[in-house]
Amino acid sequence: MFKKVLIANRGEIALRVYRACRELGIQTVAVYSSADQDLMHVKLADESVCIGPANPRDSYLNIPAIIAAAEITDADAIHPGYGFLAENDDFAERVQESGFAFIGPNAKTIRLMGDKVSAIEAMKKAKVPTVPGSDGPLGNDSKTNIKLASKIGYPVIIKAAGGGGGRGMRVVPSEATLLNAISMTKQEAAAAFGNDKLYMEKFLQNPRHIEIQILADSHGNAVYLGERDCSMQRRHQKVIEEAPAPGITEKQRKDIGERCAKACVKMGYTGAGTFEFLYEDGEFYFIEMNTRVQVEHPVTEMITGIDIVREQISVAAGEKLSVKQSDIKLTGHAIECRINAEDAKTFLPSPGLIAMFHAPGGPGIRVDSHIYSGYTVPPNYDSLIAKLIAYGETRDVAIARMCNALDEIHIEGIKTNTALHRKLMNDEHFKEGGTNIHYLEEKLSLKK
Ligand code: MV4
Repeated sequence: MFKKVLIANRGEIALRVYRACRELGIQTVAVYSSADQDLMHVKLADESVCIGPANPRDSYLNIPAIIAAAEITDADAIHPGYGFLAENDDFAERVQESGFAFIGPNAKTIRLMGDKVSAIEAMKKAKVPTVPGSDGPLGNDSKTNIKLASKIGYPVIIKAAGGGGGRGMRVVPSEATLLNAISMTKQEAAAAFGNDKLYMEKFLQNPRHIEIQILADSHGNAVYLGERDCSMQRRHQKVIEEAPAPGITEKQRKDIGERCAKACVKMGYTGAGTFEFLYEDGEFYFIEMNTRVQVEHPVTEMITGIDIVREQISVAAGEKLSVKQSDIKLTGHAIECRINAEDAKTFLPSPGLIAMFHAPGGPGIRVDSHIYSGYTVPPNYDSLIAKLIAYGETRDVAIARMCNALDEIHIEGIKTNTALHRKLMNDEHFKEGGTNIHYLEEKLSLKK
C-alpha cells in the first residue's frame, strides 16, 4: 500500500480523499492555492504545499507545480479527485512518467474515453448499448451527412468528439438546418477543444440520465455497483442524485451492469468509473464514460456499503478489489442534495464568510463538506459547499430524513440553494420518482 498520497484537489472531495487515506493509514499531502489556505483538509493533512495563486490555471491545473510538490514531499501517488486534472490524459501520463502512481485508469484509457467517438466505438465492441447514430466521425460530404441524418431520423444531435458534459453540441430539428449546424459546431469545437471531430446521434427528447458505477482492478476483476439517477439538473449541473434509480428492475440492472463490467475488463480499465446513459422507454443508451470518482458517489456508497474512494486507492496500489459481484447487495435508498453557495433566484455564485454553519444529523444522514463556521468561500471555484446525503430503508424514508436534514441545516452569511431542495423534496412529481432531464428547468420556468 502507498505510504503517502498527494491530493490534487480542493474542497469537499479533497477532504473525502483525506479521510479515505487516513483510514488506510496513508499519510497525506494537501496542495492548495493561495485562496485556499483555510481549507479544512489543508489544516488536517500531514503536509501541505502552496502550488500557486487563486486562478486554477496557475494552481490546480498547473501540472509541473503539482508534480514538483509530489517530488518535494516524496509522495507515492496522486489522487486527482473530480474536475481540474482528473480526466486529463497528459496529466496521468506525466504523473506516471515522474514515478508516481496515478489514482485512476491509465492515460491511454482516459484518452480513449475522452474522445467520445472512440469511447462509443469501444462500447459498441463491448456490447454496451449506444444511441443510434453515425458509425464513427462525420465526414465533410454534405450529401452523405444528409442521408445519414434522414436514416437516423430527425431530430438529430451533432456532438463534438472533444466535448462532453453538455459542451459542444447542437440539436437539429430538420434537414433545413443540418449543414449549417454541422459547420457551426465544427468551428466551435475547433476553437473550444482544438479538435473539430464531430459525430451524430438520434436526439432523445425526454430521457432520464442514469449512470452505472463500476470498480475494476489490475487483476482482471470488475464489478458494477448499480445505478444512480441524476436527471434532476439545471444547465448540465446536477442538483439531486439518487440510488437506485426509481423503476429500474433487478433484471435491467443486472443486464446493463454486467455489460459495463465486462467492457471494463475488455478495455483494461482500472479504478472507479461511471458509464453515463440516457434512459428512455425502458432502454439504456450509452453517451459518455467518466474516468474519475464522481461528486455523487456517496449515494452508491450508502446503498452498497462499499467505500469507493478506498477501492480507488487500493486498486491503484495494485491490490485486488475487496468485493466480488456476488458480495454486492443493494439495500435501501439514498438521495444527495448538492448545497451550492448561490443566489436562489439568479443562481449566481454567492461566495463570502460563513458566519455560522450547523450540520444536520440523525439516522441515515451523511454530510460531505469542507465548510465550517468562520470559513470564507472564495469566489474562484465551483460553488458546491456541501453534499447532504440521506439514506433510508425505502425512498420515502430517505426523503423524510432529507426533509428533516434540510430543516436542521443552518448556513448563515452566504446565500444557498437549500430552499430549492426543500421545495423539490415536497414536489409531487419528484416524490413519485422518475422525472426526466427537463423536469427541473420546466418547473423553474413556470414560476417566473
Ligand atoms: C443527448 C441528449 C439527447 N439525445 N444525446 C448533455 C450532456 C452530455 N453528457 C450529453 N447530453 C445530452 N445528450 C442524445 N442523443 C440530451 C442530452 C442532455 C442531457 C443529458 C444528460 C443530463 C442532462 C442533459 C440536459 C440536456 C441535454
